[in-house]
Amino acid sequence: MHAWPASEVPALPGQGRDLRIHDTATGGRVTLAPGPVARIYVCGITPYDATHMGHAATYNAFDLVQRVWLDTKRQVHYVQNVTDVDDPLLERAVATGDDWTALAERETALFREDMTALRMLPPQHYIGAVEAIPGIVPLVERLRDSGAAYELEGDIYFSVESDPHFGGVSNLDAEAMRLLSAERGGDPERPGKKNPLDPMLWMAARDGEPSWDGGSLGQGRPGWHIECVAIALDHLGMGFDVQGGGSDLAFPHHEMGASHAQALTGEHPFAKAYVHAGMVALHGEKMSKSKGNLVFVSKVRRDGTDPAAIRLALLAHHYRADWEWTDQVLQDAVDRLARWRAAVSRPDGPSADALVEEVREALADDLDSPAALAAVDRWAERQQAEGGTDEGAPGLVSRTVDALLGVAL
Ligand code: 5CA
Ligand code: ZN
Repeated sequence: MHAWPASEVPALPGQGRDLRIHDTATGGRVTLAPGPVARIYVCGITPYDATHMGHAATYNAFDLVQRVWLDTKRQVHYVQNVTDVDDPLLERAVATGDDWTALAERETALFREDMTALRMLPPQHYIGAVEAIPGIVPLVERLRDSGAAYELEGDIYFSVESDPHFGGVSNLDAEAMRLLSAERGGDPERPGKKNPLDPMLWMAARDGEPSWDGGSLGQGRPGWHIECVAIALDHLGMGFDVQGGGSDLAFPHHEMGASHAQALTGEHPFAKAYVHAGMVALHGEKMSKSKGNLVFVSKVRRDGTDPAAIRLALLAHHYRADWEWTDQVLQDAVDRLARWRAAVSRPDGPSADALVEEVREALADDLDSPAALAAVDRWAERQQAEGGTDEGAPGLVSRTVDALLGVAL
């Protein structure tokens, strides 16, 4: 699949900083010091509805990770998937009478437009589940042949007991895992499984549903977790730097994915850090396609809001916080954008050398974007109150905000 166009990232003077970030697996901060090419996998959308502010907030967090790395003069190898075949997509297509492929294509196209408008850096590899199937089948065969997977009435399940590190990503107790498994696409109640938590790797063809030739697995379609594993191993390999997504992916998705990969390769870990963004809510409940309490990026853009203001609204919250989208959040961002634009439109101003370092330090400190915004606010206030004589300052502020925060002033 093609991704979307990249916006340019200006180079900044001085030295970028290594990212210290919260890792779900260890429950603490890790300092990431990737090689010259940093490797990141971020779980993509299931394209059955438009991009909402929750999605945008999560992709914003991982866009910041890349901007911090780029500032250290590293290259970034970024991979993202599109879950373009899965139960919720097929169910929505049945409910609306849409062709499921047309629905997926339409919503993926809209996602690309939203990501472009928000200046999110594109992945180098943007891979759909359907196009990954030829790579998924041999992995499932290998897991089955090595005893890490088993058949149940034609479906193939992964045995969580085959990975000694199982549980090490989310660190949840058995009861919590069981509840979340039932809630998030698993089937802990299905009789005949070795462990109720075992997730499906390959689902035998069901009547009225699309299916593909799975070689010795028979006709069917892939499970959810193995999709991301196949794509990540193919394009990044084991031990990549960051596996990213919203906090609702820590279990089961990232837990199971890590175990699939570890059982396949005998190596550990799948990713060096598992990074999870908080959940954005609307009217007190997590924004979710299944509940329908959504604010769409495309709708807010159509209503005439500058995408840079949407981006500032996301950046005003720490990525790990759960927060609520409100009209006020957006209005505050619109106001801030206007203040910043007025401040950088003057021919000179107070020196911005310290500001570059403050924004760098804020982001390197577990992506503290609210602190980064506060630093820019302080410069804009000084500009407003006293002005200054540094002719390079407004340009440097614009480039800093563009390079590190993805906001075009
Ligand atoms: N296709 C899978 C991942 S392989 C999936 O979870 N798709 S999704 O469309 O449901 O979500 C895409 C990303 O947005 C995920 O990282 C998910 O954790 C995140 N996300 C979904 N809802 C919210 C929300 N309300 N707030 C923050 N992030 C969210
Ligand atoms: Zn995923």
